[in-house]
Amino acid sequence: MIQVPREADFPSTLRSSRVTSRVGVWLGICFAVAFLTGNFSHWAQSPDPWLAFPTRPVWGYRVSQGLHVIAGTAAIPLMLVKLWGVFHKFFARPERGWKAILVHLGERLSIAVLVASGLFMLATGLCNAAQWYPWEFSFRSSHYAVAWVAVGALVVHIALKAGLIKQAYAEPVDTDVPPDTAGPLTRRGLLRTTWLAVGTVTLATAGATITPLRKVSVFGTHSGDGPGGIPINRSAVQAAVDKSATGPDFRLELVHGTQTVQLRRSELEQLEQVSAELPISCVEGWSASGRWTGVRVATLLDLVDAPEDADIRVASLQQRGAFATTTLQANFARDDLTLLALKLEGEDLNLDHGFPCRLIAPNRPGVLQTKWVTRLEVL
Ligand code: HEM
Ligand SMILES: Nc1nc2c(c(=O)[nH]1)N[C@H]1C(S)=C(S)[C@@H](COP(=O)(O)O)O[C@H]1N2
Ligand SMILES: [Mo]
Repeated sequence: MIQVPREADFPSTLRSSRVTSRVGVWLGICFAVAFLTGNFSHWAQSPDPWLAFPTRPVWGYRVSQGLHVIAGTAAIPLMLVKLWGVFHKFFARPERGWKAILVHLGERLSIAVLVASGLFMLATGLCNAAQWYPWEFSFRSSHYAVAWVAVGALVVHIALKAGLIKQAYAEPVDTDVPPDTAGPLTRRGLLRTTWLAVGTVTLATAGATITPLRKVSVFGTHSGDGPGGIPINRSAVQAAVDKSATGPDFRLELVHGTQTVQLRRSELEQLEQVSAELPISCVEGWSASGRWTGVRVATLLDLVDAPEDADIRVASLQQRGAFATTTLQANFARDDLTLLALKLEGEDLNLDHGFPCRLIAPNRPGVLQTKWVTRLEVL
């Protein structure tokens, strides 16, 4: 017969609320940072019709999404240590009496929701940041919905445990350990190892956004360099862009109702050129800054008398896929720093960076910085 373990079967003195309260505080901070920055990312990608996503600071999305992936990754070792530290509690038996059993079940249920949703967030986030999609469901909508469940369950958990956390946090970490029961690892040792693990994974991911750290960031996807110092996320071949369409036959089409204007790349070069230092800030957490040169989108929109408050549809030579077209909100379309870039670091754009021309706007998720732009359509 299978024996279900009991709480007493886990005698390690490392399993203590004095340890888990300390680890838990940092885990809570990581979840709070991830929740705020995650909602910022959601706002950037699903614009609120009442409150336009701002175009400043130009590095806002870069910092926010970098923090998101760093805080989310740092939460992984914290979560593992936290779960190990409370593992024995999964086998606690309720006291006798139906009321005690109901309270016990309610508490277990809230913990089950917290653990399941928390693990879901960490697992889906990590896979997405590594550009690995082993699931059928939509990453963005499920990661977003479960974030509210996880943070809701976390708030309930903290409210229920607030007294215990405060008390355990105030007590020195190891004064209640009987000397003869201590194993080779002390509670201080466990905490130090945990902080070391958090520091290691943070360094291993932070270089995806903090350029000088690139070389040490073994977890950072896209931490390598590309033309002009900017990594290439999806090449022209991967996006199935027909290379011949980027040659002399290329035209940029500007459409406003029945009014259309077509421009060759050489004609775009004749218009007023503007340079700006702007980052590509991928939603997956990596980012890199470059000096882009090209024509203001506002200058192009004036050629077809587009109204100031119009949103713009940006279409790519890429035929299929979620990034083939994007919508540029009016405040972005009219910003002085929103360019249709022709050059990066003074050189013609590389085909894989979006040649003949690509969108680059301030404070905008990388996924919306459309490459191989062929049409701007006033909506
Ligand atoms: C710790 C708890 C976490 C919370 C509460 C959280 C919350 C969120 C939210 C609300 C979004 C916005 C989704 C949307 O645009 O609709 C988001 C996006 C994202 N999260 Fe998390 N997240 C967490 C952990 C993680 C982790 C561990 C990683 C990776 C290591 C991660 C990576 C991402 C990525 C890459 C996106 C952007 C997805 C996209 O726009 O395509 N998240 N997160
Ligand atoms: N047409 C098109 N534009 C695109 C993409 C794409 O796949 N197709 N990828 C986007 C993503 S996710 C990012 S992060 C940036 C990356 O630009 P880069 O490859 O020039 O660094 O381009 C964006 N523009
Ligand atoms: Mo991206």
